[in-house]
Amino acid sequence: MTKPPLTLHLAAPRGFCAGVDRAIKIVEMALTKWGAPVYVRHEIVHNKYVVDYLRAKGAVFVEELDECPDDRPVIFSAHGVPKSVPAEADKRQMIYVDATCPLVSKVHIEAERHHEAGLQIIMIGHEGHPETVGTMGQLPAGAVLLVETEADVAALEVGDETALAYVTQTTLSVDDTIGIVAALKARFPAIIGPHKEDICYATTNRQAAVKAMAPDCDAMLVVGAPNSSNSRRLVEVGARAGCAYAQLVQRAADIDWRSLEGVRSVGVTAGASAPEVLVNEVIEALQDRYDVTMKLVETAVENVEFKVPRVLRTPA
Ligand code: 0JX
Ligand code: SF4
Repeated sequence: MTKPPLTLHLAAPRGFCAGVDRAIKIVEMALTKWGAPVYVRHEIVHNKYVVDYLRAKGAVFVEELDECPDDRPVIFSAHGVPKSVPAEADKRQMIYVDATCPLVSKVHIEAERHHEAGLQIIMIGHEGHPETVGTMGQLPAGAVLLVETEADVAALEVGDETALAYVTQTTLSVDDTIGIVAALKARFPAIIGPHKEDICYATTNRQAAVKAMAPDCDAMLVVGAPNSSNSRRLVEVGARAGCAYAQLVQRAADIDWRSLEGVRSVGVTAGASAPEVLVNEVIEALQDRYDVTMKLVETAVENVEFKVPRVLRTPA
């Protein structure tokens, strides 16, 4: 039987960012340096395949520090942690390595500086997301107000309107954030903040690639996990940019083939925490069913790399 034709638009950049690459390397190098088990507080990045791979090598994933013994090393995930976490690890004299992405740490420092300057901080982020919890946790409880939407901005109650600053989560929707920042500036003209927002290069680039290909795609598959903020944003961006059907898939087995019936073009991308091996699995599943013509949609070239912490660059 002949396969139906399909144009597969493959986004670039897609998949692992420099912060994810570094975080995974940190766990691998910690296992080499100290042997198993090495504890990891929270999923190192939001991806089951990555977590299972590291677990098989001897990493033990926990949600809180009190689940770790004092005498084994612990790694903090790429999303960042509240100040109370390293403080507790210090108190217990634990060995720990912070795998917080340097671009998240930059936001932590920004928030601290504003606080030291006497400003009240407004964070644009998703409530309960570990990065938001970590960034808000750089400062005393109550020092950071969280907004998720323009409606939240309208409802904000602040102390001194002339002493405000904002920071953002790194993995937000670029377009939604433009609206929220504009609402903040309209309501509080004196508010200060970053040049635009704190969304990182990887989030921005992956969303731009999806936007570029969405109008040409009957459907889109985003490889990523349901708890991955940046991956979920890619699904939203694809749908809003004109793709009639956008689905988040953890791997090929999740593809809803019935929803793809009759499509002539499919876009494929991956969140910053999704490994390329899973992208290839999805491509192969499409090739099994369709006569695929691949088109690369490259909107940026990335060459960012972050060093692992010094403690892992020295022998045991
Ligand atoms: O849920 P997020 O997108 O923040 O995290 P994920 O999917 O693990 O991506 C990599 C870590 C990103 C931190 O900014
Ligand atoms: Fe860092 Fe951005 Fe990757 Fe998050 S998505 S780990 S901020 S590079």
